[in-house]
Amino acid sequence: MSTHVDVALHPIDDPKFAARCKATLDANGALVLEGFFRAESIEKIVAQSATQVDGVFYAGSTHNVYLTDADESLPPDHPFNRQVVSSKGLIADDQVPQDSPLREVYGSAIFQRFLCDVLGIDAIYPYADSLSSINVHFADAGRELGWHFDNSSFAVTMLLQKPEGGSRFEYVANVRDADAGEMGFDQVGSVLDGQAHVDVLDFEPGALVLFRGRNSMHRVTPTEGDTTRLLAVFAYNDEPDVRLSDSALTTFFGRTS
Ligand SMILES: O=C(O)CCC(=O)C(=O)O
Ligand SMILES: [Fe+2]
Repeated sequence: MSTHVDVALHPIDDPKFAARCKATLDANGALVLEGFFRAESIEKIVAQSATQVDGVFYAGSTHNVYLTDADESLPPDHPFNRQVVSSKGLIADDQVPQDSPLREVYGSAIFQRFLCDVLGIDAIYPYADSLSSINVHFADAGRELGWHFDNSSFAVTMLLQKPEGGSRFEYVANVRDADAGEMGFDQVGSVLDGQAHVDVLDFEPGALVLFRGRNSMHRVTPTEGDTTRLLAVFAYNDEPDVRLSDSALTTFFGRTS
């Protein structure tokens, strides 16, 4: 664990440190810990990822911001149905090498305890399917992640490689209330029209980012320049034995196993 995480800078086993991180996440909806992962570990993951470009899956599709099918009873220009482009690619968990530092950190009890403390939950579990737990996103020039809300209540990411330009993480907090069924159509429409104020979260390779993306609309703008944006996503559940449905697996990974 401390091979890969700078625990002197980020003492994740100290409850007082975790409490400060929780306060930041609760206040801002996002937590950025710069320099969380050591440079040598990032270099190893980037080098491993560079050998995997042929295995990257590009869904090559458009989607609405709610990541659902369209509602045919509403017009195509309704905020529920408006389509955005996500052209980034990914490799799935079963393509991440066994000796990747990502696996050691993802599975670390100390790291998972820290996440639970910061997120205010009792326990977290990996996905029961073979694809979802650890993903690496790839976005070379022109590729982007369109505006969306996450299905999961929290996201844990780690930037591996930052392009020369573009690839800005933009978000608008509290646009909808998923649990209350409040869809936020007016604000979704104005964000898609480029009329709303958006916040930008800037972070460097090695940063750990925790983000509450279920009700905050967010996107990553197209990469500019020759350097591919590489980002690891750690996906967990707050219950054991959860697997994505075959249709969701097919949408996200192009296969079910
Ligand atoms: O690429 C990022 O920084 C965010 C990724 C994201 O929003 C997602 O995977 O849902
Ligand atoms: Fe997201």
